[in-house]
Amino acid sequence: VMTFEALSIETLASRLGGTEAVTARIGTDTGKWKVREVGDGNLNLVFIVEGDKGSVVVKQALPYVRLVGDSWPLPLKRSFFEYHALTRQEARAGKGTVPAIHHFDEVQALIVMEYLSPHIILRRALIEGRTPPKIARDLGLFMARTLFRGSDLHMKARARKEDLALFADNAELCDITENLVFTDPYFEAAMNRHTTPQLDGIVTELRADRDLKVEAQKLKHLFAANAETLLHGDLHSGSIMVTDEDTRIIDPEFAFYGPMAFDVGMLLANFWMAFFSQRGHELGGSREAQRGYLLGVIVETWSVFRTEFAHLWRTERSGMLYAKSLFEDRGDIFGSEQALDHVLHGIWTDMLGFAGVEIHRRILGLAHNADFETIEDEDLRAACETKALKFGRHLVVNRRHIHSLDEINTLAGLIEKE
Ligand code: SR1
Ligand code: MG
Repeated sequence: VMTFEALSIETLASRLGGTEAVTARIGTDTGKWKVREVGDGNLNLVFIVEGDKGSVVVKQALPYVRLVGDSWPLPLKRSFFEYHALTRQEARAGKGTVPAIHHFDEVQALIVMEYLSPHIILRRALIEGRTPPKIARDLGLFMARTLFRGSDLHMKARARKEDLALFADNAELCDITENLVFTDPYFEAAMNRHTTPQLDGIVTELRADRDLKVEAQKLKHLFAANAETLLHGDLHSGSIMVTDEDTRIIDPEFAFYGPMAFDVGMLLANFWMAFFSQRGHELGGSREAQRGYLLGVIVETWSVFRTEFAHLWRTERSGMLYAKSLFEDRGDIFGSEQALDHVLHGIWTDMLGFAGVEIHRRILGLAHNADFETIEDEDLRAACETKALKFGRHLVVNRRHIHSLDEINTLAGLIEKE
């Protein structure tokens, strides 16, 4: 097939039966292939293909937004950006942090990759009350390594500029984030939805909140104009697969050059949302321990990120920024440490703001998350969402005056118990 054609359960074996990268892993006898479509995200098709020798995942982009339908076209080239982001993330964060890639077909916008088993999506694990023990460390390291090593702190300036130009063409996916995260939640945008009338009051309040809207636009400005490093771009708990021993980061189709704090903030926001949603999942018993676990994960993720970032700053600062010739080479260790503190403080402040808007858009915008959506009791769901919305507003507006995660987690705990 020379032009793009969407795969289906029925056609997949005949379409990929001649692709060596696939048959080498799962066997040539296509009659034995079992194909399932398991895509539960907002955009793409995802198939698990099992053969007599093994299994692979086949992910294919569609020329439109799956969640909405063909009234919202979206370019196939997002698959190209996902493929190139995965190769860079693996090089920067190490093998085994992302799924292994077996094959990429640009025309068909499809990536054949490792089938991760028995991994499950982190969001599901957290809703079920599981406590995967390694995520904070793995995710802190992943973010520090990808964000530092993709920036002018580490890369040669020409190489980074060329990469920046390559990913600049991922503009349509950035446009989704620019609208859905930073703008739509704060006015009556057509695609917005919140799921219960019990939220009407707080929604009206937030949309009339001038300080909140100005700060959200400042964050959007930063997102759009601060091309600092190659981001994952959509690092929520649905983009992470886990077992107790292993953590994999998947789905970087939103990758582009933006501010480091965006990935960190989106990730922590998803942990805070998991925290505020636990009350809605207590039918099987108290989730107090799960809440403690989640706040601990937030603290540890940031601490690992910070420590690893500082380590890379001291050992791998080979880019054009804060050159060692200005500091360490002249014996001025304090100079480079002072600059490190400034950079980390900037990431800290911005990360809190990005976390706040991410919480808001998952409750007020188009794309919701299962943490809240799966709470059947509407009053309970609205109560959880209201607390998260208030907490998100606090993060966005007061981010410059928040000093520690212990402080902010204490506040989260107080609001949660209200
Ligand atoms: C129309 S796409 C909605 C959301 O799904 C993706 O996972 C991104 O988070 C995007 O904002
Ligand atoms: Mg996704």
